Amino acid sequence: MRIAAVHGPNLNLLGRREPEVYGRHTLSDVNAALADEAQGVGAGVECFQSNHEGELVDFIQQAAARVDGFVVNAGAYTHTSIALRDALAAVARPYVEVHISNVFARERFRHRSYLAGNAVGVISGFGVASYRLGLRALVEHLREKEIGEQAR
Ligand code: CA2
Repeated sequence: MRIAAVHGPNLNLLGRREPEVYGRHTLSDVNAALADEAQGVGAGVECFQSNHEGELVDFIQQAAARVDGFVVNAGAYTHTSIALRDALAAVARPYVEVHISNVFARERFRHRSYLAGNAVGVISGFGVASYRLGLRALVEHLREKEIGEQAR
């Protein structure tokens, strides 16, 4: 089973700015945590970050051919991007939306997500652990789906 992690704009700055909101872990730490979690559940993971909406759309379209699902932290595009919502809907792969911070404890504009409605679920507020939990939840979802399909 193969998973892609998608990191949106400014997440390349993790650990270098605003540690009071986003903690001290860098994006490399996050990717290492994802790789470790994936290995623990017998899956593989590839990670991609971009500050550009179109590049994220391109990645989702291309990666869909080789992965079973996505862990997505679209950063601020979560709250604005119909293009990312459409890309994820078009490729029809299950995805889990994750956030480092608890977006519901923050400004109102962060409460709306264009991605959540089509996601398997949303995990928000657990720091780097949000990614581990998201990957684990996605793999469990995919395995249950597989078992369901075999039984049919
Ligand atoms: O909590 C999250 O994971 C967010 O997706 C992070 C986004 C924010 O716009 C969302 O509302 C919630 C922002 C990512 C910016 O990351 C930075 C990291 C370090 C320093 C500055 C920004």
